Amino acid sequence: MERTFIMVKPDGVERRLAGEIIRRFETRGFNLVGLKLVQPDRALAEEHYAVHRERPFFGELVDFITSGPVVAMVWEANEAIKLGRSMIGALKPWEGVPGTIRGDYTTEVQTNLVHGSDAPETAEAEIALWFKPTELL
Ligand code: IDP
Ligand code: MG
Repeated sequence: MERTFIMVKPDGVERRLAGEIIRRFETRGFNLVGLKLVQPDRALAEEHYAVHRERPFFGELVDFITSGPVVAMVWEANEAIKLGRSMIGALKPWEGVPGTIRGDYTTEVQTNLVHGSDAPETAEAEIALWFKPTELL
């Protein structure tokens, strides 16, 4: 079994889509290992998106992620990381396939509802960044 970090971004909470996003992971068959509502501060958001620090949209991205509460989660399944990414869908809205979370509910590149870890190393780092070991099953 593999673990992945999934986060409903502030736009997802604001749009009342947290339940729908959780439901998709539940009904797909993932096991819920950790879940909490968090108001991220800038330090947490900057660390989470550290790989994008040099990108022109970095400041705007940190503003967005700290603009409201997020639902931070850890889900477990076989190939959870790849499976989670396929359920989330593409970054570019015009590549977003219907049936994916982004493909069903978003038109924007930034306000795209959900984050999912993209590799085993990032999953491990993100889980450790957002959760204490005692907060996980
Ligand atoms: P991902 O979320 O599909 O892994 P990344 O390229 O890692 O996509 O980008 C991280 C996040 O940064 C995206 O989910 C999106 O919210 C934001 N983002 C990515 N590219 C842009 C951009 O060109 N303009 C504004 N925001 C962006
Ligand atoms: Mg990414």
